[in-house]
Amino acid sequence: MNFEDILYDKADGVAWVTINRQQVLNAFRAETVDEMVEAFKDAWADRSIGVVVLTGAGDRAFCVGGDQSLRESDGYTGKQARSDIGLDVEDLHAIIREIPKPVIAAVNGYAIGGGHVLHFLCDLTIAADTARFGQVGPRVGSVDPGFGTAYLTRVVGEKKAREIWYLCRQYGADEAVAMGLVNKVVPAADLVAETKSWAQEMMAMSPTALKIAKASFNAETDHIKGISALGMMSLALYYRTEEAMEGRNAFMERRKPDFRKFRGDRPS
Ligand code: 2NE
Repeated sequence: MNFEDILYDKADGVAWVTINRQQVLNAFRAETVDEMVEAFKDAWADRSIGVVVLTGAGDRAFCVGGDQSLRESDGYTGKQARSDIGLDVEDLHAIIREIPKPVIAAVNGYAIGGGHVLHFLCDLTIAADTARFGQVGPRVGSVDPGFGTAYLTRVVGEKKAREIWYLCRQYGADEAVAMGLVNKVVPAADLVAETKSWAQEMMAMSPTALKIAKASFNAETDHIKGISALGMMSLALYYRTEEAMEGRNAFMERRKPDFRKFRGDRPS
């Protein structure tokens, strides 16, 4: 399989999907999302694969979400997508959840924005002690509705999920493990070995039992898919606003966003 934005390897029954856009901290564009979906489809169909690992190339980032340099007022530009936001992230979220094999996020640095969502949608997360976690949507004029918000409440609870989204703070690996956002933290140098060890532990289990367990866990939250669909439509409309573009432009221009006028504040 020929991929430009990801690396895809298989070894010892484990498929490794590695986002490889290090110049933008592994931010994704439409092609990246499509390639990840293709890799997951392959791992799904390949009977020799029992576990999938999602990670980022390099030592700075797992993934920092959508590539803001490609975001215009009509959504993410570049390769055509079916979604009105210009990225088929719903397909990616769906396949991470629906592939009937455990998916481990090996978080090797920043897991921010849409990249943070990818890690917590995985079945398990193992983090390097250097990892940083957080959402940034309300600062950059975006939001990841549906699984990105509602499923996070299942992981860390309502209060913490709302804090994460409303304040856009960053959390270190130890805080993340304390709030149940990750399963284990290891020194960065041990991340790959630890991930392999967890994967091999699951490879010794009955694949059918794991498949049924995963489907059963998912059943409780599958209804969120409908909210995601509605939310992504709202997001596409929001992206077309001056308010959303203020967030995106502020990030690209390295300044603080000024959202005052969108709340109706009088100019000072
Ligand atoms: C990730 C973070 C906190 C890192 O900060 P720092 O200071 O360590 O690094 P820096 O200098 O900001 O970033 C390094 C390079 O990566 C680029 C930067 O522009 C910079 O480029 P150069 O100046 O070296 O050329 N970069 C970082 N994030 C990028 C991004 N997302 N797109 C394009 N280039 C990016 C800090 O960089 C940060 O907060 N980044 C913004 C994260 C962000 O806005 N993510 C998108 C959220 S929206 C989303 O993911 C989404 C959604 O909400 C709904 C649907 C789909 C996607």
